[in-house]
Amino acid sequence: GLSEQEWQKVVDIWGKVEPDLSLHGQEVIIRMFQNHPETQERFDKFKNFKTLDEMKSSEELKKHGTTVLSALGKILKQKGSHEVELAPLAQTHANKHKIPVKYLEFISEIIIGVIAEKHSAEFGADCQEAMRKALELFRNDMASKYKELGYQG
Ligand code: HE5
Repeated sequence: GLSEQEWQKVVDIWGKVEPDLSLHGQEVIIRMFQNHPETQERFDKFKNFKTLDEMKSSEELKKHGTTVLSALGKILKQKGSHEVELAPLAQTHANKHKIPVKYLEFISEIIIGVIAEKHSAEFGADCQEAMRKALELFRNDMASKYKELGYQG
């Protein structure tokens, strides 16, 4: 697990992300589609977007980015005791959306990259390391739930 100091770093940097959640979320989703086009295929609403302009001007994409980061923020703020918040997410991502753990790994690295770009001064190596550990814990717990639900992920 993470130490109390590590969790504090995670929660503090998330406090920098939150005032501009939709901008961060939009950037995360677009970058995920660009770096890992197979993820875009999972979205009926977005799979036909071809250009960066199309992605940038979609209010729905922006809204989805906000939804994703808002759910993740709620989980991170639980500092590991996220069972209640994680369960519905695991359920839909296993049974309905069929999102492999690998894709969760993609989005985790992208989130770290976007925060590093937008908040370089506050997101030093120790803070990045703490965030990476927190996102690993999130993925491990998603993977355990996936298995309980019979999805190999
Ligand atoms: O599951 C839901 O609520 C519990 C529905 C809304 C939702 C979706 C949908 C939420 C809250 C999240 N995602 C959250 C979330 C956090 C992690 C980091 N997601 Zn999610 N997703 C939804 C992720 C990671 C992740 C990676 C990938 C490739 N997610 C996806 C894909 C994905 C899809 C296809 C959907 C449903 C489609 C949708 O809502 O389109 C607008």
